[in-house]
Amino acid sequence: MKLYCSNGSPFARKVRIVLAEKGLAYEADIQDRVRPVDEAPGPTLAVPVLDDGGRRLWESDLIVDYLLRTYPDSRPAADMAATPPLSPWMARPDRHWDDMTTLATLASCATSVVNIRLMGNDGITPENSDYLARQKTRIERCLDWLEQRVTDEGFAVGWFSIMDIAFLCPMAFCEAREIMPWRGRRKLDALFDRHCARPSLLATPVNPKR
Ligand SMILES: N[C@@H](CCC(=O)N[C@@H](CS)C(=O)NCC(=O)O)C(=O)O
Repeated sequence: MKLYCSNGSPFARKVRIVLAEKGLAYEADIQDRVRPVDEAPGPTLAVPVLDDGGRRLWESDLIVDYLLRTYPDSRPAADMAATPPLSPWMARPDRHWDDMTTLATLASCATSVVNIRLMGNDGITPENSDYLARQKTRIERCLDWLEQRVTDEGFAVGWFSIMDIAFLCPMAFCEAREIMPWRGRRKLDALFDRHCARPSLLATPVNPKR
């Protein structure tokens, strides 16, 4: 298996955390920059992209779903074992549409976080762009909505869920890149703090701001 990624990408980190949680070995093609169009591993031009024996997939949620379904019996290496365990699904079977809506909201929120970061490279910020100001408001509204959804034990009680991971990665990126303050919601803050020392998160740090 080969994963095209960067050390910063919150989308790639989601996949890297799942690979670590499942103890799946892979080769990482890491480039800490936006890849030139001619070197992009897929038509969306974005990372992560996973190549598994010739099957090439892009979009982090699709890749994670593929890994969960293709390697259901893979278990973490001893140094990655942690509780609660990784959920075996993207969405709880009995709460499918609720959880898929949560995942979609998290994806939208993460996209806005990354947009603000990448547009900042061109000097475009929420302070001088109405569109980016709207993205910032989207992040805040999504977090408010997620705070209503999350429990004191995360998005799915008893599990380290993909929803938890999809929340942790963009918010850690938001902090590491100093994109905007996001804290101030009791349950989301606690979820973030509870998992920050989990082995799979420690093994996939966001690289420092450059
Ligand atoms: N929806 C995609 C987003 C991936 C994405 O935006 N990746 C960024 C890095 S964090 C990227 O490669 N951007 C380059 C580009 O948009 O051309 C996913 O979930 O995988």
